[in-house]
Amino acid sequence: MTRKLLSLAIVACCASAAHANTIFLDFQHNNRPDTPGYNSIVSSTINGAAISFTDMLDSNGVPTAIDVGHVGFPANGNSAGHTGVTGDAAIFADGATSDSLFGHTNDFNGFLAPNPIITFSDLDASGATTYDFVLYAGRNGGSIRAGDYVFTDANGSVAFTDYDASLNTSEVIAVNGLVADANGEISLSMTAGATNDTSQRFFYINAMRITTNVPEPSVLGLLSVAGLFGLRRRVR
Ligand SMILES: [Ca+2]
Ligand SMILES: [Ca+2]
Repeated sequence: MTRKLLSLAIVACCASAAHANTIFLDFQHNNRPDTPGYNSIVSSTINGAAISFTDMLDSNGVPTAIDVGHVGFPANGNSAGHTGVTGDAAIFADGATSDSLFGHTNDFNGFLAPNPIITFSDLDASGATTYDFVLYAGRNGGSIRAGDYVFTDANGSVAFTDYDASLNTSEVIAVNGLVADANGEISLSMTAGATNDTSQRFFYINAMRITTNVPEPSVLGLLSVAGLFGLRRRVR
């Protein structure tokens, strides 16, 4: 294989370097119906208790290995979300945007939920697969209902601060290229943002899309061939 041909082969391979798979999550009120095409993530019926959901379905209804667990949310959820969202949020269905799980750093109904944590597990611990996340929070109410959202992966943390759910019908948080840690996990930690001006300091999560980018085996093979080719050239 000539160098030029090899270059062309690498360009061709990298144009479709990964097999993408999408998973939709609906963080929802316990009493609301499931949304077709979404994995329903409800809170425990006990305030703050850990709860987990195994083997998320992808957008084609095919089971994946991915598990989702959370701890620290109050029981039930909130049903005062938006429908008919637009802009970057338009990827999400009404059934998913219209309700949420929420937290609050001050007292609400005799409970504190200052720091709910969502853990995505049974991910690819080898580091070969990357994960893209899009998160939407919306609440049909006034005031500033801002939250800080921190994703933690194998490479550290990515923080989004003061993302305001109040009357939000179009804005999302998006982060690409996260890599699971050695335990196969990525986590999302939530708390109230500095600008939050509700007395309970409420913050929310309504819907999420996870895209998994899995390298194609053929690409790995071709890259190995490319590596060998480079090695041969170097030792000549
Ligand atoms: Ca699993
Ligand atoms: Ca929802």
